[in-house]
Amino acid sequence: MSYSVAVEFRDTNADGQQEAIISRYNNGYAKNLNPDVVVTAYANPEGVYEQLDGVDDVEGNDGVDENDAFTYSVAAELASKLVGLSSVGGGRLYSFILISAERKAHEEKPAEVTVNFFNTSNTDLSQPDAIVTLKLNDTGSYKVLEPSQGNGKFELDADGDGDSDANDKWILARIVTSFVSMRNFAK
Ligand SMILES: [Ca+2]
Ligand SMILES: [Ca+2]
Ligand SMILES: [Ca+2]
Ligand SMILES: [Ca+2]
Repeated sequence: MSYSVAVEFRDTNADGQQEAIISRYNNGYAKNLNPDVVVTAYANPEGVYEQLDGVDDVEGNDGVDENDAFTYSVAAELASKLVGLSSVGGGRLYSFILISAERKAHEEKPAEVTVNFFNTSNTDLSQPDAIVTLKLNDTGSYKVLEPSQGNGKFELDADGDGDSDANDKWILARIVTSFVSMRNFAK
């Protein structure tokens, strides 16, 4: 069984500030499938995602508490570091990202997590424009795999500084770490 989280940035309340919209698909993403949970994270003037709508018990089976809000705040903040996703206007490359993993019983963390990127011009959500795969290593952290397709080089510029280097991989690893901390998926 797979599970997925989609993240996009949109001004949902027309106040000129973008919100982070985090949609969870407990049985994996599929076209035209409604998410199981949608959380909207509102940025304060300092850019901190502290106000949240739709928070569920995402980090455990202990009711909705401040830890759940924190999990979503962190997820929103990390996704906002993807400049091609969160910037407004011409700097925006991607309409949304989709983070997915296979869920196996008795596994603390998924061995592999993929992050799919969809260009703003892409209307075929079964065809991502970029795919980054991260693998769990022996120390329990996630590391970006060099792609097997194309020229075999990691080419994603997550932080928008014009190159693809360790900082970009680090942002993706943090996003994936935040994703796997969302424990209350399909039971
Ligand atoms: Ca807004
Ligand atoms: Ca909780
Ligand atoms: Ca970069
Ligand atoms: Ca750089």
